[in-house]
Amino acid sequence: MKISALKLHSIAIADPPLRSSYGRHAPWALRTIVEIETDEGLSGVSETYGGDAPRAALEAARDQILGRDPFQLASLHSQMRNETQSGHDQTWFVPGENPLDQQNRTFASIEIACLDIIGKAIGRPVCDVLGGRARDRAPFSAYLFYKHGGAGGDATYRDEYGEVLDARAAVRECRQMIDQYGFREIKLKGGVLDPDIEIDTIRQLRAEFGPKVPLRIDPNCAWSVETSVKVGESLREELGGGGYLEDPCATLAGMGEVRKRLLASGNDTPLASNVAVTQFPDVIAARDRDAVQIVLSDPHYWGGLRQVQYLSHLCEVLGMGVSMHSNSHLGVSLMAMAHVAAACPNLTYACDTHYPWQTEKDEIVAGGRIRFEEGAVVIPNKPGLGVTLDYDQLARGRERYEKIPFRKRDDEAEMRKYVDPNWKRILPRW
Ligand code: GKR
Ligand code: MG
Repeated sequence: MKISALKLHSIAIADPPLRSSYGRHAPWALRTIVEIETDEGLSGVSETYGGDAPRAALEAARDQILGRDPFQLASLHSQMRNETQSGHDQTWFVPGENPLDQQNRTFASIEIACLDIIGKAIGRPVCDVLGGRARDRAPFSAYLFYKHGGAGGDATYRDEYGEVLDARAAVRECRQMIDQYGFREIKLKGGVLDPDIEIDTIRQLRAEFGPKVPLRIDPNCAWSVETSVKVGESLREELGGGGYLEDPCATLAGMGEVRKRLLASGNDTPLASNVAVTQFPDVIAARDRDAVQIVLSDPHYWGGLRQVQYLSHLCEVLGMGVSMHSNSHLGVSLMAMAHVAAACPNLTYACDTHYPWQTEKDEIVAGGRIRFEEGAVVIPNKPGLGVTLDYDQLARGRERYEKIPFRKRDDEAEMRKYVDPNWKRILPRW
């Protein structure tokens, strides 16, 4: 079997004005849908970061991809992957734009589409191609954001969650999300409001949902070491017992210091990262410094589904936990994440997903949005990823993309436009 065509679809999807330490989400998020066709009539699909740069990187790899056997992924990986490097400060890169994993991102989108083809060729789901499932359903967590009022997109989109800029509103947002999706773990994106308000938010979430629902908070490096320790101490009970503190401050050195100070006071809350740990040497460095106890995998930038499996195994060997990171995405990405989550025995926490922030109106998967059962995606017993494209919906996504003026995520620009004309990402902010 040979790859005969590579089709790239740049699309835009509505995204509400979510806040993080990066700034404010623009009304549209950008994605690229990758379709690979073969000379035997089988095709595969994947979803990756959007805009000009990811598309140009895929275009540049076109000659390496066309004519290849989609089963021969190992050789393609050795040609396309990033050289692993250690010792870099990755604090300032938005996930999806880190130059250290640029080729891994490109390879991942090809690998996932090829695994979809392989699954179809042998009549088995992708998680079986990966070695079989450790679980039948992939658990996801409620991913709460502080947000401004508005649905994103244009006037035709409905704002489901309203404005969420205090603890009470965050509890309301969470209740709504849990009622709809059944999530059993909760993540709050922090680094947005004064840490005391974020501490109060976590406490109110605990009061509302009880100790059986683990809580995690992720300020994307917005805090100093001192503030991180203060938050860790204030939320010792709430984040302990199954939760974690994610990227509280910048760098492995900073997180190592936070860990040391928390442990010194008998506080064993684990630290997690998707900012300081994005490649294999980072895992070792993080473990050596005891800076990170949980690594957030992500097939989109770790280099695909098999690299996530290797990562999960490495973490198991090193005694570290594994969770999964997410950015704005549709159903193709969700299914790829679900298949690999099902095929990783060492997945110790429910995965993140932005999926609740996207809408039915923009879904490009035939049959509409993927359903959750009790916060989990059930792995379909269908060949490949188990999703096919709705080409009318895809065409609408492309039309939206053509109409909007930007080709790159810029949350800072949105802040300057709507919140504060002088806003800059400052780290640490608190
Ligand atoms: O969408 O604003 C966001 C998030 O902050 C995202 O960019 C991060 O990649 O969700 C992510 C995280 O866990 O760091
Ligand atoms: Mg994070």
